[in-house]
Order: sequence, then structure tokens, then C-alpha cells
Amino acid sequence: MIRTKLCDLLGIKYPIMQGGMAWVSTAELAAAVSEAGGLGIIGSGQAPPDWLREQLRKAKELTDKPFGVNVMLLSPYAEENLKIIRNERVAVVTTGAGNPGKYVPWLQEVGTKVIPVVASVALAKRLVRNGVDAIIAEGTESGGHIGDLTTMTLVPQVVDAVDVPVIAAGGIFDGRGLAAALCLGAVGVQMGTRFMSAAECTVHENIKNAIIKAKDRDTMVTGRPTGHPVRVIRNKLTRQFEELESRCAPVEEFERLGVGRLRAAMVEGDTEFGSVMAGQVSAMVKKIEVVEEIVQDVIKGAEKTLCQLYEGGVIK
Ligand code: TUI
Repeated sequence: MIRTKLCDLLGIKYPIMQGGMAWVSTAELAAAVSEAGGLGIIGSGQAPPDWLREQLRKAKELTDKPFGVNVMLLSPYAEENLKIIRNERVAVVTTGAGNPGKYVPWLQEVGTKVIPVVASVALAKRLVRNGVDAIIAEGTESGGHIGDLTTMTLVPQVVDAVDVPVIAAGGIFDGRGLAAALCLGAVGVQMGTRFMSAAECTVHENIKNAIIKAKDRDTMVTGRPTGHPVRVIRNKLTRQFEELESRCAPVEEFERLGVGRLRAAMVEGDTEFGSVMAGQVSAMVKKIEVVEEIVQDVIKGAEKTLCQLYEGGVIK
């Protein structure tokens, strides 16, 4: 049985959070993860308030367990969506692509836990001074918007730098990943890509198939010159981005090329010219599984991995 401080902090059975991925993490996926004993998270991305209200209503219908919402701070609707989250007393907010510092006490006033995603020690320390409940340290193995440190190096540095629970994200796929995260001092993991390929995930089936097909070196990082690098599965769009990079095109050209591409991929299933944001663990996804199977595989796998270190004689 694997139980950590994260389980007590969030009122969940297993120390597994699901990444709140834009256009991917809808109420159906979030509710399934919460029902399976983890923390499901709705990804609000750049979605408007009406969409979020509807998703919250749906999630509450599907589960009475706690769930969260991810707010992408570059969204023009970030503040409006945070107001809804506060009014609806959502259990947990995770944030990405920015610094949520000014909203922390205001959300906590109503009992909402605030858990930002960071890619650096400096931002983790700053946010802990703002009073956040925990930190998600996300390595560059992740899909979507990323920093440049690996999970292996970032997590222990954040653990040493702060006195709140740290959750590891980026490159976590199975029980070995959870066991490794615990060894690095994390209290749990956040997983995106594996849940994206779950049966309950409403993302377009072409995307699930692209993840299943992906091999070890099939993701790459585009958009570095914009200051918002993203990890995606290689396709015709990434070749166009590479061409822009090779001729040092102005940032505006990158931005123009990127507009609407995430939705085109995740909703319309455009795996050629869409932005197929997915992590390096894509190569480890072999089939579509239901969320319950995924959660049980990760938990049982971690128990087995940790026990084998003793039983296999590695630790005497
Ligand atoms: O946010 C994510 N992953 C995302 S957001 C997203 S939508 C998007 N699309 C195009 C461009 C940008 C975003 C797709 N995937 N993960 C959490 C995360 N946050 N990773 C890295 C960061 C981050 C980076 C810099 C957080 C804060 C930061 O600096 C803020 C500051 O003020 O220092």
C-alpha cells in the first residue's frame, strides 16, 4: 500500500494526479481519475468561462470525490476562470505557464488548495513564500509547455529548496516512475501523456493512435524562440517550425504558425499539421487502457519495484 502526505493533503487514496491538459483533460477524464483514487484535473487551457462552468457541472455529476482545475496563466480568461473556481469551491487549483502568486491567499480563503507547476527552483521558492500548499516540479520530459531541467535533476533540487510537499511530473509512466519520484523525495506524481491515451479521455482518437505509434525519439521541442517552448510529437508542422528556426525567422512567424494548432490536433485529430503535445513517455504507451487499470498498474508496479530492491538483493 503506497500512501503519502499528498493523499492526506488532497483527501485521495493514491498519490497520483492527472495533468490538466488543454483540450484534453475534460470532466470525463478528470472524474474517472478521481473515481479511481487519484486526483483528476480539468484542463481549462484557453477555454472561456462558460466552458469551464459546464465542465464543473459535469464533473460534479460524475464524481463526488475531490477534483481540480488547471489554469493556464497565459490565457486571456485566466482571471475570470479563477473566479469561477473560487465561487464553485473547487478542491484544488494547479497552474501552468506563469506565476499565480497574487491569487494564492484569495483561493485558499475558501479552502481551495493551490499547487503551481514550476520548471525552476527559483519560482518554487518564490511561490512557497506566497504560501502555496504544494509544488509540482515538472521536468522537460513532459509534453506541452516545458522548462529545460530534467525531472531527475529538478525534483531533488526543489525538494531541498522548499518545505512544502513536492509532486514530480515529466517522464512518469508506470510504477517505476512513481517509485523513482518517491526516491527523489517527491510525495507523488502527476501524469499527463498516459492518461491522454486512456479510454475515458475525450481527445481525438487520432491523437491516441499517434501516441501509441510514437517511438523513443519521436517527440521534439518547438517554439524556443517565442520563449514558450513546447514538446510535441514530430509531424509536418514540426518540420515547418524547424524551417523557421533554421532561417532565424522573426518570433511573429512562429506565433502565426502556432495559432489554433493545439485545438486542431486534440479536437479535430489533425496529426499532420496540429500541435500534438505529448511527453517523452509516449513511446511507452502501447495500448488504450481504462483509467482504473492505469492507476492500479502504477500503484502495484511501484510496490513491486520498491519490494524487489530488497527481495532481489540490491539492498541487503
Ligand atoms: O503549462 C504547462 N504545460 C502546458 S500549457 C500549454 S498551452 C500553451 N500553448 C502554447 C504556449 C504556451 C502554453 C501546453 N502545455 N506546464 C506547466 C509549466 N509551467 N511548465 C513550465 C511552466 C512555467 C514556465 C515558466 C511556469 C512558470 C514560468 O515562469 C513564470 C515566471 O513568472 O517566472
